[in-house]
Amino acid sequence: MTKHDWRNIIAKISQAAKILLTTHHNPDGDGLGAEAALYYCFKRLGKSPYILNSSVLPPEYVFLNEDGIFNTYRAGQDISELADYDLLMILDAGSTDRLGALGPALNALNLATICIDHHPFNNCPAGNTSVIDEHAPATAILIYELIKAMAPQTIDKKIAEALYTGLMTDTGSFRFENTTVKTMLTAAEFLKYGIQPGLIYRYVYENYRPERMKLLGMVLQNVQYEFNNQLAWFSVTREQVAAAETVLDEVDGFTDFIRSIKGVEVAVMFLEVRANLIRMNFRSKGRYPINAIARQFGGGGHPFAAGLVMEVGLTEAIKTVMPAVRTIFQPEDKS
Ligand SMILES: [Mn+2]
Repeated sequence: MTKHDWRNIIAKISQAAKILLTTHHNPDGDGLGAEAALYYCFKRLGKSPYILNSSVLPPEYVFLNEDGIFNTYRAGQDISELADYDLLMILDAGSTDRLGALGPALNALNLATICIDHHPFNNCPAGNTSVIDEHAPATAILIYELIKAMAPQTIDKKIAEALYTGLMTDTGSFRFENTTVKTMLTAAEFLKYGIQPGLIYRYVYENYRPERMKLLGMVLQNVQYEFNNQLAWFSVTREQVAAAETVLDEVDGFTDFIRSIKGVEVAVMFLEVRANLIRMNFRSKGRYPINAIARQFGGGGHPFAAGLVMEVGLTEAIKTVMPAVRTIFQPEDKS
């Protein structure tokens, strides 16, 4: 993580009264935590922040929404009344391309924009009003730096809790490679505000519905192993999602779970979102970067956690992508 110069961003923020905050489609704890932290910071500075996301708030993050701060954009919704906002801040995403249907709607507003992100290969306009640091373990840590530089007096338990949530989820509860000395020291600083890490962990990770575990059980029956179990891949069909009485969002975390199996280096999920729309998740234990494969097919992500979407059927997606995945293993690894 490099040292950032926040002066230009602080100058832009200080001139703005109405600030629109957003994060990527299918938001995670990092994007949502970054939004919530800046929302409360701006409120305390007397500004008018507004959070608008392209996806509904996932149920495990409802604890961040005590004050009803998260708003969801509905496809086709008229948001022209937001044209008088002074500033748009895109958090944990590099451009409006990552915002689903909200992206084009925001582009039409033509607002001054700041991106704060840690994803590599984003389309964030380079310049002095964005901070992109792919070595930062979470966007939350960048937001913490910004708030400390801009208005440290606003930091309280609520802001610390939001930022801790981002840091916890993007480091897989402090177990991924991005868990550095700085990660732990920053987490410790959040704890000083009286947050309860055990409680936050339970909100996020111990709130699964039995139906989700039933779906996981179905999926586990059909994991395919190759290259001496180093590669594990599986698919989730719409029929399975329906049979378990689950919704698509409940498959979040399945790929991480499969990666946790002994010997598995790379896990790949093919999720049938609709008849001809397949979402793929790639997770690596750290020996094989997998984001180049995601990029090859128009996706992206971090070296060891990436994804992509393809407008084809399930069989076709597997036939197209699996040969590329297999190229990262040596032939002698073949089982
Ligand atoms: Mn993130």
